[in-house]
Amino acid sequence: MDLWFTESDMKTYGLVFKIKKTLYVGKSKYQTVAVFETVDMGRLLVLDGLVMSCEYDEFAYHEMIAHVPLYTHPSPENVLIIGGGDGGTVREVVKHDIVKSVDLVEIDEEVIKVTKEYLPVLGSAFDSPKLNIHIGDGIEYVKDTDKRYDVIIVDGSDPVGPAVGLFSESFYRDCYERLKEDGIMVAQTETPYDVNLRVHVPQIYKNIRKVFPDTRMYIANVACYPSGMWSFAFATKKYDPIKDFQGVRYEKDGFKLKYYNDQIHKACFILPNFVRDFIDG
Ligand code: SPD
Repeated sequence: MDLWFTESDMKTYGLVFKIKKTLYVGKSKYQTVAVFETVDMGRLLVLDGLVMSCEYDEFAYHEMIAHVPLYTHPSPENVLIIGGGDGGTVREVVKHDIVKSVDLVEIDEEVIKVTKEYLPVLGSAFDSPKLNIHIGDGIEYVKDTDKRYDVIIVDGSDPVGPAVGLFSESFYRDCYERLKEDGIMVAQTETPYDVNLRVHVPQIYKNIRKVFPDTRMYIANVACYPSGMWSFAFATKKYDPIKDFQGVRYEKDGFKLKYYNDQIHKACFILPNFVRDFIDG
Protein backbone atom coordinates (compact mmCIF):
# COMPACT_ATOMS: atom_id res chain seq x y z
CA MET A 1 0.00 0.00 0.00
CA ASP A 2 1.34 3.49 -0.91
CA LEU A 3 1.29 6.16 1.79
CA TRP A 4 1.13 9.82 0.77
CA PHE A 5 1.20 13.00 2.81
CA THR A 6 -0.90 15.78 1.30
CA GLU A 7 -0.81 19.37 2.58
CA SER A 8 -4.00 20.03 4.47
CA ASP A 9 -5.18 23.26 2.87
CA MET A 10 -5.03 22.35 -0.82
CA LYS A 11 -7.83 23.96 -2.75
CA THR A 12 -6.96 23.52 -6.40
CA TYR A 13 -3.26 22.76 -6.24
CA GLY A 14 -0.72 21.62 -3.65
CA LEU A 15 2.04 19.39 -2.37
CA VAL A 16 2.18 15.63 -1.92
CA PHE A 17 5.04 13.46 -0.64
CA LYS A 18 5.36 9.69 -0.77
CA ILE A 19 5.95 8.50 2.77
CA LYS A 20 7.98 5.54 4.02
CA LYS A 21 6.74 5.85 7.57
CA THR A 22 5.32 8.14 10.20
CA LEU A 23 7.98 8.83 12.84
CA TYR A 24 5.96 11.05 15.17
CA VAL A 25 2.52 12.58 15.48
CA GLY A 26 1.45 14.47 18.59
CA LYS A 27 -0.78 17.30 19.65
CA SER A 28 0.90 20.19 21.42
CA LYS A 29 -0.90 23.05 23.16
CA TYR A 30 -0.92 24.93 19.84
CA GLN A 31 -0.92 22.50 16.93
CA THR A 32 -0.46 18.99 15.61
CA VAL A 33 3.23 18.25 15.16
CA ALA A 34 4.26 15.44 12.80
CA VAL A 35 7.47 14.04 11.33
CA PHE A 36 7.45 11.68 8.35
CA GLU A 37 10.21 9.70 6.70
CA THR A 38 9.68 10.33 2.99
CA VAL A 39 10.71 7.88 0.31
CA ASP A 40 13.50 9.97 -1.20
CA MET A 41 13.47 13.46 0.33
CA GLY A 42 14.55 12.73 3.89
CA ARG A 43 12.47 13.69 6.89
CA LEU A 44 9.59 16.11 6.75
CA LEU A 45 8.39 18.34 9.62
CA VAL A 46 4.69 19.18 9.38
CA LEU A 47 2.69 21.54 11.62
CA ASP A 48 -1.10 21.43 11.46
CA GLY A 49 -0.89 19.65 8.12
CA LEU A 50 1.48 22.20 6.51
CA VAL A 51 5.08 21.50 5.49
CA MET A 52 7.58 23.44 7.59
CA SER A 53 10.92 21.85 6.70
CA CYS A 54 12.09 18.97 4.57
CA GLU A 55 15.62 17.60 4.91
CA TYR A 56 15.91 17.50 1.13
CA ASP A 57 16.01 21.27 0.62
CA GLU A 58 15.70 23.04 3.98
CA PHE A 59 19.19 24.48 3.39
CA ALA A 60 17.81 26.79 0.68
CA TYR A 61 15.25 28.46 2.93
CA HIS A 62 17.45 28.61 6.04
CA GLU A 63 20.60 29.87 4.31
CA MET A 64 18.61 32.57 2.54
CA ILE A 65 16.67 33.81 5.55
CA ALA A 66 19.88 34.02 7.61
CA HIS A 67 22.82 35.01 5.39
CA VAL A 68 21.19 37.76 3.33
CA PRO A 69 20.69 40.06 6.37
CA LEU A 70 23.87 38.90 8.14
CA TYR A 71 26.04 39.68 5.13
CA THR A 72 24.38 43.07 4.69
CA HIS A 73 24.66 44.39 8.26
CA PRO A 74 28.32 45.35 8.94
CA SER A 75 28.17 44.27 12.57
CA PRO A 76 25.27 41.91 13.34
CA GLU A 77 26.21 41.09 16.93
CA ASN A 78 22.76 40.62 18.44
CA VAL A 79 20.17 38.63 16.55
CA LEU A 80 16.56 37.83 17.40
CA ILE A 81 14.77 34.92 15.71
CA ILE A 82 10.99 34.80 16.05
CA GLY A 83 9.67 31.27 15.47
CA GLY A 84 12.32 29.03 13.98
CA GLY A 85 11.69 26.20 16.45
CA ASP A 86 13.05 23.66 13.99
CA GLY A 87 16.51 25.13 14.52
CA GLY A 88 17.49 25.55 10.85
CA THR A 89 17.81 29.33 11.05
CA VAL A 90 19.74 29.16 14.34
CA ARG A 91 22.15 26.69 12.73
CA GLU A 92 22.94 29.19 9.97
CA VAL A 93 23.08 32.29 12.23
CA VAL A 94 25.52 30.84 14.77
CA LYS A 95 28.01 30.03 11.99
CA HIS A 96 28.89 33.74 11.95
CA ASP A 97 31.70 34.54 14.41
CA ILE A 98 30.59 38.16 14.35
CA VAL A 99 27.24 37.17 15.91
CA LYS A 100 27.65 37.29 19.67
CA SER A 101 24.18 36.40 20.91
CA VAL A 102 21.01 34.91 19.48
CA ASP A 103 17.59 35.03 21.16
CA LEU A 104 15.15 32.47 19.76
CA VAL A 105 11.50 33.02 20.69
CA GLU A 106 9.40 29.96 19.84
CA ILE A 107 5.81 29.62 21.00
CA ASP A 108 5.69 25.83 20.87
CA GLU A 109 8.23 23.97 22.99
CA GLU A 110 7.08 20.72 21.41
CA VAL A 111 8.50 21.76 18.01
CA ILE A 112 11.96 22.14 19.56
CA LYS A 113 11.69 18.81 21.41
CA VAL A 114 10.52 16.93 18.33
CA THR A 115 13.23 18.53 16.16
CA LYS A 116 15.93 17.54 18.63
CA GLU A 117 14.73 13.96 18.60
CA TYR A 118 13.79 13.41 14.95
CA LEU A 119 15.53 16.09 12.88
CA PRO A 120 19.13 16.35 14.13
CA VAL A 121 20.30 17.91 10.86
CA LEU A 122 18.09 20.92 11.59
CA GLY A 123 18.54 20.95 15.35
CA SER A 124 22.34 20.73 15.36
CA ALA A 125 22.93 24.17 16.92
CA PHE A 126 20.49 24.12 19.83
CA ASP A 127 23.43 23.70 22.21
CA SER A 128 25.32 26.73 20.89
CA PRO A 129 26.62 28.88 23.78
CA LYS A 130 25.45 31.97 21.86
CA LEU A 131 21.82 30.84 21.93
CA ASN A 132 19.14 31.78 24.47
CA ILE A 133 15.84 30.00 23.94
CA HIS A 134 12.65 31.71 25.15
CA ILE A 135 9.46 29.69 25.02
CA GLY A 136 6.68 32.19 24.43
CA ASP A 137 4.75 34.24 21.94
CA GLY A 138 7.03 36.24 19.64
CA ILE A 139 4.33 38.89 19.27
CA GLU A 140 4.31 39.51 23.03
CA TYR A 141 8.10 39.31 23.20
CA VAL A 142 8.68 42.14 20.74
CA LYS A 143 6.02 44.20 22.51
CA ASP A 144 7.61 43.79 25.92
CA THR A 145 11.37 43.32 25.66
CA ASP A 146 13.78 46.14 26.49
CA LYS A 147 16.48 44.62 24.28
CA ARG A 148 17.56 46.13 20.98
CA TYR A 149 18.79 44.01 18.08
CA ASP A 150 20.93 44.45 14.99
CA VAL A 151 18.95 41.88 13.03
CA ILE A 152 15.49 40.38 13.57
CA ILE A 153 14.57 37.27 11.57
CA VAL A 154 10.89 36.33 11.46
CA ASP A 155 10.91 32.60 10.68
CA GLY A 156 7.27 31.93 11.40
CA SER A 157 4.89 29.28 10.15
CA ASP A 158 2.33 29.92 7.45
CA PRO A 159 -0.24 32.60 8.25
CA VAL A 160 -2.86 30.27 9.67
CA GLY A 161 -3.31 29.45 13.37
CA PRO A 162 -0.81 30.82 15.89
CA ALA A 163 1.31 32.59 13.24
CA VAL A 164 -1.33 34.93 11.77
CA GLY A 165 -0.24 37.85 13.97
CA LEU A 166 3.32 37.61 12.60
CA PHE A 167 2.07 39.24 9.38
CA SER A 168 0.37 42.26 10.97
CA GLU A 169 1.37 45.90 10.84
CA SER A 170 1.43 46.15 14.65
CA PHE A 171 3.88 43.24 14.91
CA TYR A 172 6.18 44.80 12.30
CA ARG A 173 5.98 48.10 14.21
CA ASP A 174 7.14 46.38 17.38
CA CYS A 175 10.00 44.77 15.46
CA TYR A 176 10.97 48.22 14.15
CA GLU A 177 11.07 49.55 17.73
CA ARG A 178 13.20 46.61 18.92
CA LEU A 179 15.83 47.18 16.22
CA LYS A 180 18.78 49.52 16.70
CA GLU A 181 18.85 52.64 14.52
CA ASP A 182 20.63 50.73 11.73
CA GLY A 183 18.81 47.43 12.17
CA ILE A 184 17.44 45.01 9.58
CA MET A 185 14.34 42.82 9.74
CA VAL A 186 13.89 39.86 7.43
CA ALA A 187 10.63 37.90 7.36
CA GLN A 188 9.39 34.89 5.42
CA THR A 189 6.51 36.07 3.20
CA GLU A 190 5.17 32.92 1.50
CA THR A 191 5.04 32.25 -2.25
CA PRO A 192 4.50 35.13 -4.65
CA TYR A 193 2.58 32.82 -7.00
CA ASP A 194 -1.03 33.85 -6.79
CA VAL A 195 -2.54 30.37 -6.41
CA ASN A 196 -3.99 28.65 -3.37
CA LEU A 197 -2.69 31.59 -1.32
CA ARG A 198 -2.86 31.44 2.45
CA VAL A 199 -2.48 35.17 2.66
CA HIS A 200 -2.60 38.11 0.26
CA VAL A 201 1.15 38.66 -0.22
CA PRO A 202 0.80 42.30 -1.41
CA GLN A 203 -1.01 43.04 1.84
CA ILE A 204 1.99 41.77 3.83
CA TYR A 205 4.22 44.20 1.93
CA LYS A 206 1.78 47.06 2.53
CA ASN A 207 1.85 46.24 6.24
CA ILE A 208 5.64 46.15 6.39
CA ARG A 209 6.13 49.28 4.27
CA LYS A 210 3.87 51.33 6.54
CA VAL A 211 6.58 50.77 9.14
CA PHE A 212 9.77 50.27 7.10
CA PRO A 213 9.54 52.45 3.96
CA ASP A 214 12.58 50.66 2.51
CA THR A 215 11.31 47.09 2.14
CA ARG A 216 12.22 44.84 -0.77
CA MET A 217 11.32 41.30 -1.65
CA TYR A 218 13.90 38.66 -2.39
CA ILE A 219 13.28 35.11 -3.53
CA ALA A 220 14.68 31.60 -3.32
CA ASN A 221 13.81 28.26 -4.87
CA VAL A 222 12.50 25.84 -2.27
CA ALA A 223 11.18 22.66 -3.90
CA CYS A 224 9.24 21.44 -0.87
CA TYR A 225 7.11 24.58 -0.47
CA PRO A 226 4.08 25.27 -2.66
CA SER A 227 5.09 26.56 -6.12
CA GLY A 228 8.81 26.12 -5.35
CA MET A 229 9.32 29.89 -5.28
CA TRP A 230 9.55 31.38 -1.80
CA SER A 231 9.77 35.02 -0.82
CA PHE A 232 11.32 37.03 2.00
CA ALA A 233 10.90 40.66 2.97
CA PHE A 234 14.10 42.62 3.54
CA ALA A 235 13.12 45.64 5.66
CA THR A 236 15.92 48.02 6.53
CA LYS A 237 16.46 51.20 8.50
CA LYS A 238 19.79 52.05 6.88
CA TYR A 239 21.75 49.41 4.96
CA ASP A 240 21.24 48.54 1.31
CA PRO A 241 21.55 44.80 0.62
CA ILE A 242 23.46 45.38 -2.61
CA LYS A 243 25.66 48.41 -1.83
CA ASP A 244 26.44 47.27 1.70
CA PHE A 245 27.11 43.60 0.91
CA GLN A 246 29.90 42.50 3.27
CA GLY A 247 32.03 40.83 0.62
CA VAL A 248 35.29 40.85 2.59
CA ARG A 249 33.71 39.09 5.58
CA TYR A 250 31.90 36.68 3.24
CA GLU A 251 35.22 35.67 1.60
CA LYS A 252 37.01 35.42 4.93
CA ASP A 253 34.29 33.23 6.49
CA GLY A 254 34.37 30.86 3.53
CA PHE A 255 31.40 28.83 4.76
CA LYS A 256 30.62 25.74 2.71
CA LEU A 257 27.01 26.54 1.85
CA LYS A 258 24.68 24.76 -0.54
CA TYR A 259 22.53 27.63 -1.83
CA TYR A 260 23.68 31.09 -0.76
CA ASN A 261 26.72 32.76 -2.34
CA ASP A 262 27.86 36.31 -3.16
CA GLN A 263 26.15 36.31 -6.56
CA ILE A 264 22.89 34.91 -5.20
CA HIS A 265 23.01 37.66 -2.52
CA LYS A 266 22.61 40.24 -5.26
CA ALA A 267 20.58 38.27 -7.78
CA CYS A 268 17.86 37.24 -5.34
CA PHE A 269 16.55 40.82 -5.29
CA ILE A 270 15.88 40.75 -9.03
CA LEU A 271 12.24 39.80 -9.37
CA PRO A 272 10.24 38.41 -12.29
CA ASN A 273 7.85 40.97 -13.79
CA PHE A 274 4.73 39.22 -12.52
CA VAL A 275 6.09 39.31 -8.96
CA ARG A 276 7.02 42.99 -9.19
CA ASP A 277 3.57 43.76 -10.55
CA PHE A 278 1.93 41.67 -7.85
CA ILE A 279 3.53 43.41 -4.89
CA ASP A 280 4.06 46.89 -6.32
CA GLY A 281 1.32 47.10 -8.88
N1 SPD B 1 4.86 25.94 4.48
C1 SPD B 1 6.02 26.76 4.35
C2 SPD B 1 6.28 27.50 5.59
C3 SPD B 1 7.54 28.24 5.57
C4 SPD B 1 7.68 29.07 6.75
N2 SPD B 1 8.54 28.72 7.76
C5 SPD B 1 9.23 27.51 7.76
C6 SPD B 1 9.96 27.35 9.03
C7 SPD B 1 11.27 26.72 8.81
N3 SPD B 1 12.21 27.11 9.78
